[in-house]
Amino acid sequence: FLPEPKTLAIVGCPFSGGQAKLGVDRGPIHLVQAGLPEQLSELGWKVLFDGHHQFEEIDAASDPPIGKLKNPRLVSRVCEAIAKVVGEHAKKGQLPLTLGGDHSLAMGTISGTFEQYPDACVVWVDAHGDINTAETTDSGNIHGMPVSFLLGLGSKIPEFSWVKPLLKPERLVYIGLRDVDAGEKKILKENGIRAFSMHEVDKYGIGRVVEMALDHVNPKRDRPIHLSFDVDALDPSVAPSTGTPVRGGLTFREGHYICEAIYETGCLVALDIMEVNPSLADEAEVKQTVAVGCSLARSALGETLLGSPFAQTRAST
Ligand code: HAR
Ligand code: MN
Ligand code: MN
Ligand code: MN
Repeated sequence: FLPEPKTLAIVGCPFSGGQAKLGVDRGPIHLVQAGLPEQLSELGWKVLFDGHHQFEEIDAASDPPIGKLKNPRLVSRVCEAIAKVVGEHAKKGQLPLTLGGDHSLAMGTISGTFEQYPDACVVWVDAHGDINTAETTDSGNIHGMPVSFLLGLGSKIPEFSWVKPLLKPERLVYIGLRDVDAGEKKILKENGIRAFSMHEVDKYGIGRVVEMALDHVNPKRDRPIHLSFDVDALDPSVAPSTGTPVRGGLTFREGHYICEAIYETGCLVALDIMEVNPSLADEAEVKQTVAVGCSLARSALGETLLGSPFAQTRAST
């Protein structure tokens, strides 16, 4: 799907308004400071990084909850801006790599992907379903809701009318779930959404799970893939610096295997690395989590355990 030279556009999104914990807005800054852009150019990508996006601020007083939803105007405007940015990069044939920030941002990134690739599918890797509606949410945190907006579920909120329901339930698949609210379970069931929880990862192994997940959303491996990776899908021992860690998660290798296998399809057109929060956990744990965020991105973008295919081409020329 991507023209040569393969070009990557890094979209830094220092945003935390989809949840309550401070610090997740510093995730992208840490990922970039750790050398992610350079690491990706070493894999052979032409890397464009035009800085971290600045968002207009809306103070809490002018953004009271709509129903239970917290910071609704702020989240909506930021996501709408990110949808434009991601959509424009995709239109130019570039692969947008969005660094979060909290996962509400995926409402924007996936909207941007669908703008350019209407037949895309979404692989959502997360401990959580992020599919609460205005009706089912307990917390009112919008990072627990982006998928329902993309699917057009729940009551319509005028503030979010820009979000087109372009994602179809059969084009979405989850991997890694283990903390799904009762209301979310009902939504998954009623809409026939395929989800591979940690139970299925244990039962079948990650290799089979990824194969089954791709067979479901992309049986002929001819659809563009948007991979939205919430680092809390990983076990907290692997990615401790994140806002809502849940025990019993993916191992280091299982997480990276998902990324490697999706890269191998040749269908990846957009990638999100979300929910790295460098203000949670101690210094060593922050370093570890940031390093894992970087290595997940490298795996999804072509790094292999036995040398990069690009490097081999270079050596032979
Ligand atoms: N389901 C809960 C809610 O709606 C928790 C959502 C969680 N957090 C995330 N998203 N990090 O993946 O608030
Ligand atoms: Mn840009
Ligand atoms: Mn999430
Ligand atoms: Mn999560």
